[in-house]
Amino acid sequence: MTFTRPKFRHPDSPPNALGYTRQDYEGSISTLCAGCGHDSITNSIIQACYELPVEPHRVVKMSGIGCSSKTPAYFLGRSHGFNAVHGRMPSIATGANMANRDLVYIGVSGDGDTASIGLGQFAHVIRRDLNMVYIVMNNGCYGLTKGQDSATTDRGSAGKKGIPNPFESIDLCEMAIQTGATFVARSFSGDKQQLVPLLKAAINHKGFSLVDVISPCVTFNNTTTSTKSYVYVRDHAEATGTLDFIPLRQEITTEYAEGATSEVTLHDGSVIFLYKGEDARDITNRRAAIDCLEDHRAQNRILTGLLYFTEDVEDTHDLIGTSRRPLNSLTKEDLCPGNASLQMIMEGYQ
Ligand SMILES: Cc1ncc(C[n+]2csc(CCOP(=O)(O)OP(=O)(O)O)c2C)c(N)n1
Ligand code: SF4
Ligand SMILES: [Mg+2]
Repeated sequence: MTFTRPKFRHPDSPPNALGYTRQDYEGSISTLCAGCGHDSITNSIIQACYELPVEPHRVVKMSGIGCSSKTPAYFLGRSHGFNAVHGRMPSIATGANMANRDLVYIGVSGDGDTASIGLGQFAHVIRRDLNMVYIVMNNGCYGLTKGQDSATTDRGSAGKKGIPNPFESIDLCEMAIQTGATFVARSFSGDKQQLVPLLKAAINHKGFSLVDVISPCVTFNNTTTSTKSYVYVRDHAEATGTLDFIPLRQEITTEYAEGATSEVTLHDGSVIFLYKGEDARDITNRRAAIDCLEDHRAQNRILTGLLYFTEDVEDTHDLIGTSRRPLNSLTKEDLCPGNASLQMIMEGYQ
């Protein structure tokens, strides 16, 4: 059986600003269960990269283990990729990013991969502010191993064969804000209108961006007793407001600015316009962002949208002063300063 997509597409499929069509951002055909939220997120990633646009060969896809971590096979088939060990995607992403800072790093993980076995790696990659987008396809269970509860399963929630979960759950967004993430968002796999601009902004943000996407597992955790089912999320999600992302090279027209309650400018000059409701909050206030998440959690509401953002970013490269150029572009002359310089260094130790 082949999982390669047929090459044929509509002849008028429009190219983006770089000359690529949407097809150039696709991958193999998905082998996930029909209706799985992860496939919708895959489509949003394809759409975001096509619209931005990014050059497919300048993207690195990283993942751990799980149904979610299989998805990099289904998008950006012309990009670099590494399917790592369970919960260890952040350290692989860190190594690659240190070697070449000029690429776009998109990490895909699951709630088990991130909040259970990978919790330590998750905390430390945030603390170091690695310049990457970290997407959690959050279905509140271990889908690949038949639906056991994960650390993001809400207390009292029950999947297809389980009993109500007796343990407290981890809110990855709250944890990320507390640990020092500089861009934190939550969305729903079924809300492409919200997810695509969030992903575009996350890709353009310099530093660590978390996009936690609730993504129902139709096979094991889409029951009436689950808080990660399609119906529950639709009934309980509450957006902080809508948003538009405008990349630097695109002209900002009044059409975007009209009605916006605030705008944030990313380090590269691109802009996010936010259109918020009456409870407009300052998303650059870390404590207020955590309080707001806690308030919603207490009322069993799921807060979505851009939850926290700061322009005050120093990524890992800035923090430890690495080479400005990718390591593969350094010559022997760059790497070997010569006898005189070595002599000076040695004298410095005496
Ligand atoms: C070291 C290790 N421990 C356990 C497993 C078994 N295992 C594979 S996937 C998985 C959990 C996947 O859950 P999640 O990350 O939420 O992804 P999903 O399948 O739900 O998308 C587990 C426990 C493994 N592959 N490797
Ligand atoms: S088991 Fe669940 S998470 Fe895995 S592919 Fe099927 S629906 Fe998706
Ligand atoms: Mg999962």
